[in-house]
Amino acid sequence: MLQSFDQLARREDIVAALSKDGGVIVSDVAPMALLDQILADFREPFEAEGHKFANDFNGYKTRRLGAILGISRAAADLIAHPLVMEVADAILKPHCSSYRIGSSTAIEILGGEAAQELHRDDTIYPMRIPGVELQIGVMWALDDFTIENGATHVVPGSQDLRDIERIIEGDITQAVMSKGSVLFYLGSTVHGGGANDTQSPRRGLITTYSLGWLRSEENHFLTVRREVADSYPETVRRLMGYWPYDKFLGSYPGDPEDGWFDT
Ligand SMILES: O=C(O)CCC(=O)C(=O)O
Ligand SMILES: [Fe+2]
Repeated sequence: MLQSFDQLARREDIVAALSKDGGVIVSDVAPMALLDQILADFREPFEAEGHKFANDFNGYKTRRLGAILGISRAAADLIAHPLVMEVADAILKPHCSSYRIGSSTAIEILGGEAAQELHRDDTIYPMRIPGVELQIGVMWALDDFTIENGATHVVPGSQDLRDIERIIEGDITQAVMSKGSVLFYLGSTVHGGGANDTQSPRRGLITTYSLGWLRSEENHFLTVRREVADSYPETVRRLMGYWPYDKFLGSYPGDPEDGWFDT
């Protein structure tokens, strides 16, 4: 089981539990009105776009939205919540002077979805530096997370980099938590979405925060005007970064027909 704290708990205790177990829950942090505003902001985009992220990893009965700050202003209050910043500071700041969002994803697991494959989020970066976490993950419960509706699976202690193949059922716990609670987990912690055996969706918002130096030196997206960028041949556009690395790093949910992406 993961340790669970309330929001008045000492930050050192929350961080110590996260470092020791690879995950920790802080209960009842976000106000209901904020969560309902965020859910209202997500409703239409979920209907219109949510299915576009379906694949073997994300599931086919799961709807997703990415780059959430472009969809919901209210979500910024969760993404940059002072508690999240304090925990991210403690885990990441020893290794960087600032960190950035890696991804922010709204995830609606619909009834009938199977459990997601267990994984480590930080394997998008093909390297390990002993003692350095490359990122942390922060999952806000936008509904109550229960065993039945797909509360996130977490393998406590799996930041020891054990082989995922050797994890057994008994090693897995679930992040059961009330709406408005938040699960923190390390980038190296094995986890995955749970199966939803109910008729109601399980909605959550995951943001990852990555070491600030995991990026290009120059920011071509802001420095070179889009029309100029558009005018270059594919090889040059790829070099400027207008292309995802290995499909995920630097991804953009654009229209594949516009020719920018090889999907
Ligand atoms: O939906 C969840 O509970 C976890 C999803 C997840 O870990 C992922 O997509 O990387
Ligand atoms: Fe994940």
